[in-house]
Amino acid sequence: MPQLEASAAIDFYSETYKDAYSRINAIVIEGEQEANENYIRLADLLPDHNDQLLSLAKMEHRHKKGFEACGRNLKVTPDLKFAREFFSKLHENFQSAAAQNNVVTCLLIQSLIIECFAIAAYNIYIPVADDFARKITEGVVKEEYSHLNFGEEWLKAHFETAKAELETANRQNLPLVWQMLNQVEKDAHVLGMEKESLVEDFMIQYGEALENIGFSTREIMRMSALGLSA
Ligand code: Y39
Ligand code: FE
Ligand code: FE
Ligand code: FE
Repeated sequence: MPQLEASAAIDFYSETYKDAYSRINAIVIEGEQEANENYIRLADLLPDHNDQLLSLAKMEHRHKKGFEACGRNLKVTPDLKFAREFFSKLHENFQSAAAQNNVVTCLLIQSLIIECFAIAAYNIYIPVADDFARKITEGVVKEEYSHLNFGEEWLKAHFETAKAELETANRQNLPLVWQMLNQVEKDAHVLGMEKESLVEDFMIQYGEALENIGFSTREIMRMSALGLSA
């Protein structure tokens, strides 16, 4: 089914919609919470950028509050247990990288992969969201671009020394995104979001980010193809 272009055909109050929303909304709430924690951790790892990273962390906290309000507005209880499980592998990889001071890996996971995932999901959600959630999500997605930009700028400035670690971290983490997408494909569809659109938007954002950082087209193709069939 093609990506819906207007929310007119969606019944936001049906049990089917609310059931799917309980998981997608939880993923977004948990994702924003973990993003908040990840930027606080990054502020420790990059003392030169402490203030800026703490300000990104604060934005993530506000995003979480916004999405909690979206769930309440539809009288949906977010399934946070599902959401923690959903993020567990990426979460563990971020934690273990941080414990080893592998800041390049931390930035790839949070500021490239998770931010691109968020930007794709929010862009695809906006046209099919209820009015309340649409306004919240439009405000949020603008800020996500600034988070992605932080990662791009830092990694671009450290490209030569970061390159090998980026390739390894990409190999370890990109396949997880496709696994995650497969897990929510059905629920996303109920919300009017098609997997093909999510994949397409993610690939565009992620490919552009890798290009801005300094990778060649050939390298980007090789890196993006990893785990696509997972
Ligand atoms: O940086 C951020 O704010 C990102 C944490 C938020 C994650 C959003 C994850 C979105 C995935 C939704 C999948 C729906 C199909
Ligand atoms: Fe469809
Ligand atoms: Fe956010
Ligand atoms: Fe973010």
